[in-house]
Amino acid sequence: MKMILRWFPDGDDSVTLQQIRQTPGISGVATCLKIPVGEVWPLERLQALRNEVNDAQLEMEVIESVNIHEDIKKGLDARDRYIENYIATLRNLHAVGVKCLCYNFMPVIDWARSDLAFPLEDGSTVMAYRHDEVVKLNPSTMADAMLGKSGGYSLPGWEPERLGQMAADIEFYQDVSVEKYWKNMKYFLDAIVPIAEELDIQMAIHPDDPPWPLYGLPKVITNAENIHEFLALNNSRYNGLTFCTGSLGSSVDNDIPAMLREFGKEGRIHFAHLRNVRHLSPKDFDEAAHLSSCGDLDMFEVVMALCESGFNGYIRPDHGRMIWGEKARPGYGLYDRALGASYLLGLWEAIDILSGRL
Ligand code: CS2
Ligand code: MN
Repeated sequence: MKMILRWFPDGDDSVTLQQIRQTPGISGVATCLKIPVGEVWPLERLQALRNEVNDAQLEMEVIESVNIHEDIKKGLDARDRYIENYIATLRNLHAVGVKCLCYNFMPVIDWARSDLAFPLEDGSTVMAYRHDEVVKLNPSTMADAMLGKSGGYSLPGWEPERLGQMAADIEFYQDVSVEKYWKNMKYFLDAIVPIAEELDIQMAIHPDDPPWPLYGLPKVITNAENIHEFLALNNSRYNGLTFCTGSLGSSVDNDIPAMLREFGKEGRIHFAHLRNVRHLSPKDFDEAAHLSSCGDLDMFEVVMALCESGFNGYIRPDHGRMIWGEKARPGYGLYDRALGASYLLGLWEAIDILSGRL
């Protein structure tokens, strides 16, 4: 298992590689280039990024994310060109030593929250989701509201070039059935997974966030049943998961440790995003600090389930709260994520030792 932190290059992060390097137990970063969706990620820029990360004595084995062009998700003819570009990007990622690629297949909207800085009683702030507020907004006003509160940082998945198209894209999907969406996904996987196998890059899809339908868009990676269906679309182990306890754990119906055990045993979890969540109702939640006592997930069980399944991939603490007056990209401050990483490493160490002795 390797513990990593997400980091954004090119001055788009308040957190430095040196700070990450000084956080105990962190071996590397999950990072990305800012390239318009659909274009090939240039090798020279990847080499420069890898060198920058390595110079800080950190590894760059995980990329989060190479986003998928909407034409692929829509199943349009132009998808073949974008799939070719995706393959070219995979080859360049391989050339710089990338081993795991996190991506998502969410239509139009990557993740949604009603508040990026909801104040808790202790004065910290968290990202929050209130379903009624989200559905009252139209997606473009939500985008404006989110970007207006991002403190000037880009928000992953809310790239400006997507936003102009948003209304038309949402309209398009109103006629796309879930069955058709699965077909489009399979088409992508069948083209990409053999290449990922050849290049030894684990493909790791991120679940839909939140894990329920929004604005009439198909949401298909939300629970054990549809994750099974997804994995069966292409049975290679290289067709795997980013198991995000924050996203999947927002649904009270998901038994997170049971899902981790099941998919972990099958060797299909390559990357884990670990975070707690506090449920306020079946469709309202606050993100929470990583400890079991701070939310509704049993994080001991979560780490135990991963450990038991022989998990050998990457873990990162998912979003953190904003604490100690830090000014950073919502969800991606240093302090709370560093606390989260230490806590998770402590759980891992204890479970590892105890299970060895039993
Ligand atoms: C989310 C997503 O998990 C997260 O932190 O903020 O932006 C996630 O990185 C993407 O959906 C992965 O493709
Ligand atoms: Mn996540």
